[in-house]
Amino acid sequence: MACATESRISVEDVWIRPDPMMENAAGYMIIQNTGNTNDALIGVKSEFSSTASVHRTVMEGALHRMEHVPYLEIPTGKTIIFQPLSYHVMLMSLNTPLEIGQTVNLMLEFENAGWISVTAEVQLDNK
Ligand SMILES: [Cu+2]
Repeated sequence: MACATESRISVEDVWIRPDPMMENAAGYMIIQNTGNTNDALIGVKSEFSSTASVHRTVMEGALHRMEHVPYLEIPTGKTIIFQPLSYHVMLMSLNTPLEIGQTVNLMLEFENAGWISVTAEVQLDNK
């Protein structure tokens, strides 16, 4: 019997941090590809913000700026860590104020695994 290629993506430790003005928020998580085929994160969406996209913070000397990452490869066996000053889900224009401790849903779209819904806890810092 042929061995089917199968995408297995696990997403853990999902949390989001709103800015003090409750305008935007950043989402952090650990994405692991435990399948036998490469995959990629190609989109994100949420119901509590106008837009959602994958960003990466890059250092330029002493300054840092964010760049949009439309296609984030997640090769088989690899773990990608979203954390402050690195990859994050950028949630712009929150349409509802978030409360610390509340949980919200994030939708992640993978090239092979398709849409995956994850639950994020609103926190000020990673526990
Ligand atoms: Cu950003």
